[in-house]
Amino acid sequence: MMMDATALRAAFARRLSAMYGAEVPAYTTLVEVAQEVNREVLARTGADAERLGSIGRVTAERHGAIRVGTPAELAQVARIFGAMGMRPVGFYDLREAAGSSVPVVSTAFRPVTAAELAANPFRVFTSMLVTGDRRFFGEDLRRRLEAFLGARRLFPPRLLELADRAEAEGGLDDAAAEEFLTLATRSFELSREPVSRGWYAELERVSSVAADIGGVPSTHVNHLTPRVLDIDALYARMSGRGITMIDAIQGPPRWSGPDLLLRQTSFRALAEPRLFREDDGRIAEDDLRVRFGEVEARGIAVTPAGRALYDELAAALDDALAGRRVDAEERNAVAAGLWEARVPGTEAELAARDLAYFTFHTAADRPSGPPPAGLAELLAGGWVSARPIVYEDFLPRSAAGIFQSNLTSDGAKDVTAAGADLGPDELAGVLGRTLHDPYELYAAIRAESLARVREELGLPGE
Ligand code: OOG
Ligand code: NI
Repeated sequence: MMMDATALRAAFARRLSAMYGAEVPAYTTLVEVAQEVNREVLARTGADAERLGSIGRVTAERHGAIRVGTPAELAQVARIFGAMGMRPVGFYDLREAAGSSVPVVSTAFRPVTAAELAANPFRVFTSMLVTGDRRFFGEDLRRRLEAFLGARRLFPPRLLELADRAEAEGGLDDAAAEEFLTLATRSFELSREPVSRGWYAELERVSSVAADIGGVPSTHVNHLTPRVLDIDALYARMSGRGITMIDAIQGPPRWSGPDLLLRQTSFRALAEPRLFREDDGRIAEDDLRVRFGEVEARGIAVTPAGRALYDELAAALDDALAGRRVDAEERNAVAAGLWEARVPGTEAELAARDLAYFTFHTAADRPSGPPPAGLAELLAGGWVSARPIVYEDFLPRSAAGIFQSNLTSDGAKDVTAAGADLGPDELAGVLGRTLHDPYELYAAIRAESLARVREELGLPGE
């Protein structure tokens, strides 16, 4: 039997989840509460609950996050995820995101077609340390950091060989698949190797993310995130289960209109025992906080115009709250006020104003006779119905917030020093692959559905 890329991806997501659940019990609690909430939403709202993905998809849905140190390591990650049909999508610069000073740039590996996303949308937010950014790393530290990173090996050669074979041949036979999945899962476990105290501490003075990445000889999944259909209900329930979440839900506010983009919340990394090698060579036990938990609710993907509106409202919220100390409830109330005033409250209006993405489908009970040619008329006349496309990506501000909430030190950034030019083109070069633009992917899914509708209705293509 052959396991194709889709089956490998689904199996890998299950294995990572089992590994993370065994090692980080609070994650298991989060998954349990998410599933409890999802069952309730399904019972309460029926088919509506599945408007942004089948309950099967949502129940299995996870995203993970990893961080690597060098372009060579990132290129290897791209091969491993490539074997599972996960392509790099989007560019996030966390060095620049609002309120953030984390020395990484990031992308997300995920499936890109509607069919693959429906089968299993597993995605991994992947960050790469920018060692050449002088604002964080002086010349001497940069040299020692790059030497340390250059000498470590995150992935065994056999894993990369199997990944390349899977990608070239469209899958692996059962025995090779088993080996691939075992090696891949192990590569993302937390290592039991002693951590060098002095080296870790030196990097931590610059940034705890730099220490997490470059202070140890391996990488690890730092969180794994289930999807929930009602994140406000989940948030309220978590403290009852003994888990303290960060004080807010990131992303759009709770409001009366459709869910848009992405809302996330997390709990802080828990102290986990680790071995340290002290400067005098002694081994001592201490703890590190590097693995945390997050949960998210996904909404409708927005167009560039929708995103510009989102960003404008986020800036307006900052302005409205400038200089005020507010709690999460007040913050939500102010944000929701801005949204109610500016964002269309129905899917139909969002579609009509081209603020969000939808797929189009010929209605089973459509009128008889010749259909009108325009989409607006087809929708108004009941020939065609629209279904929202779910947002499959991330938000840089929220990502910065997630990073920020887990920093163990303020870090040090020399704002007078030169940054390093590292944009989407450079990242694509590092990956040696197309770096997909998320908007193009959503637009392609929309265009494909429109072409099908026109064909089914016997209308000429646009
Ligand atoms: C990644 C943080 C970003 C999200 O969901 O926005 C992220 C990290 O902490 O490495 O996962
Ligand atoms: Ni995340």
